[in-house]
Amino acid sequence: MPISSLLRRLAPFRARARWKAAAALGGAAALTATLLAGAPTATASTYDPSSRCPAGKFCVFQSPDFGGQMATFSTSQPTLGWWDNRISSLVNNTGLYISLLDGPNYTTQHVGSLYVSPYNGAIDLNFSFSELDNVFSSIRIAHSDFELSYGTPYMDWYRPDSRPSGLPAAAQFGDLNGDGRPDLLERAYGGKLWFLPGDDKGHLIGAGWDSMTKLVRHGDYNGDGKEDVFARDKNGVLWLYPGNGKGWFAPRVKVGGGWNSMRQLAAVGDLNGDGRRDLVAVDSAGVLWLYPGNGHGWFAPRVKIGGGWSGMNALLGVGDVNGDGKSDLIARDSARGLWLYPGNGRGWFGARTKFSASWPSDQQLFATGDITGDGVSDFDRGFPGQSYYYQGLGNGKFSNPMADMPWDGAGYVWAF
Ligand SMILES: [Ca+2]
Ligand SMILES: [Ca+2]
Ligand SMILES: [Ca+2]
Ligand SMILES: [Ca+2]
Repeated sequence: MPISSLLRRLAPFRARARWKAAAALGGAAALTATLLAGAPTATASTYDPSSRCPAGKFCVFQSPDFGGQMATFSTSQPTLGWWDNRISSLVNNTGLYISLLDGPNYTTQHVGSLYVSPYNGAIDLNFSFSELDNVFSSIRIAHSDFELSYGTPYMDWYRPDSRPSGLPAAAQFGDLNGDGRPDLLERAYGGKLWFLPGDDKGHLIGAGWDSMTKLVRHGDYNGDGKEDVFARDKNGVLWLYPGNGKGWFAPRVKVGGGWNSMRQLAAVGDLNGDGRRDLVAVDSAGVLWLYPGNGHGWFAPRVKIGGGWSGMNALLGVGDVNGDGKSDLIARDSARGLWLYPGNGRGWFGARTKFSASWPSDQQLFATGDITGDGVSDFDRGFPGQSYYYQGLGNGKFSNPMADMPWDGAGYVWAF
């Protein structure tokens, strides 16, 4: 059972320490409250005991009203040692998501747990949640609400289906480890890149990927039959990361510089019909260019496809979705419209068709190939808290969205 279902999601709670609540009622009330709390009267109206917790720290206190021993934690604590059943007040001066639970190892037992949002400030348990006073036995600390709820720093996706063998080339992408099922790559907190094969057995590829401003993939580009990744760094250099067929990469190879002028970039499969996979990119003037793959991991001279693409905020190399065996392209415009551009197999597109519904720019779209195992490409969309997949029907149309996996909506998350 996910931890989330066990968490008591309490409303945001900010700085309701006893002395502060009393102070709002005026000096006399504040003095009375402070006397009840047993704090010194001389500094009652000016001293904030929760200020013992330094800026940027998460602090717990032994006594009510931020008194007694104080400790700071920056990582999850499955057990609390001396602090077990001794936390009476706390302050979160960090951007971290925190839950305190009354059992060890992030379990709840009799009373429950407390959800503390980032920069929540001071909470006096003894005053505000007396049933939670002196009960906590573990603390989970996370960089996103998702990680706090699910206990993993990556999105654990599950792929129930495998793809049929003998698919046309236009359907052969999205599978980094060659098991016949599409995989997900996720860049998560700290620039960590996770390989998520859909069977609960993902692994960390490495960190430092937050230096990349674009990450795309669509099958094999260097001719070894194993899916690769292209990444553009902050200096505008495009790199090929050759996949090793197991969810890792061989040392990267520089493709070239100057790619910072591109507003959008997508790996799209073979658009010009030579059997080699290609890239497309939109430049700052809104021109869409075809970069024909040469089968060795880099590209022949680019070819202009057409202008007017400056409003597009997402390009999606979905493979063939209309059943003609030629790779197609999906693009999202700034008016929340989504369009299917059917590839003509000669390097450009037939007449586009518009999807129904609204497609906001802040919701990620990602194409990982055939999710459902029917041989037709699908694509995914991250809604707040949940991603959904749209099943390709093979005629250029798609199913209604179907729930896929819990979605980490943190700003640093990028799935592809
Ligand atoms: Ca390859
Ligand atoms: Ca090609
Ligand atoms: Ca097609
Ligand atoms: Ca499918």
